[in-house]
Amino acid sequence: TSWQGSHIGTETLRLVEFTAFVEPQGEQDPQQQHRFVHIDSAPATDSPLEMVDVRQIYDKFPERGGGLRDLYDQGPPHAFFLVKFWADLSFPLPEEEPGGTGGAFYGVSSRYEGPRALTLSCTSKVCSFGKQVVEKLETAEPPHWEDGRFVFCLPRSPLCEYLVNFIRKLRTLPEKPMMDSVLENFTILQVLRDQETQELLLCVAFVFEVSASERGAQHHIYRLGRD
Ligand code: MYR
Repeated sequence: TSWQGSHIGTETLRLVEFTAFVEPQGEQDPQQQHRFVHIDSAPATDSPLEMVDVRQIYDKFPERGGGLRDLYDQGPPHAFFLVKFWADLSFPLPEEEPGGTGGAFYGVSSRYEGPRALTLSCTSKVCSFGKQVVEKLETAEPPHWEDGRFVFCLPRSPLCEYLVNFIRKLRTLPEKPMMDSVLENFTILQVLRDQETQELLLCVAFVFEVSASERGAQHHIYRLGRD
């Protein structure tokens, strides 16, 4: 189909939205929401995605026992993607008490679509120096039928405490190069499966830098391959 090649997706499942955000306490107004990272369905380009050799990033994720190498060995290879995010950390927040979050809500919302009705499970592994520090297991809401395909939503999932603290600490560093060097050792791996059959539908590896503040959040999508 036409979207294959320029999106995160296969014939079975496609990512249509991915947003990590913070919003002030009690505000669900999108205007008040600050987006750290954001992917939407409008492709930046129609040209096929560049390929990155998956072996180049093995050491950024757990290597054995369900690590990236094992996952890729099991395949299918066309379901593996890499996203480089330039995160926008320049958000104004009300005065926060030390150690608290000032009541702000940190969340991630994502949406997928595909031709099959299935129970979609999502595993997120947050990694530091290639070692898993947090694992989060979620199940998407039951899919709804919309415009000829099933839509799967994981709305407003609270970011884990590790990630909230990580973002808050990162923000206190005085300059972008220092933040980027911390982020060199920070990665996230997400695996989406059909919960009943455990078939792997998508595997997305995330790596990060901070955005130069005037540019806002940016991203670049690659497919992962191995010759
Ligand atoms: C969790 O909820 O903690 C695990 C799942 C996180 C998925 C998405 C996270 C994107 C984080 C962007 C933060 C930017 C850090 C520089």
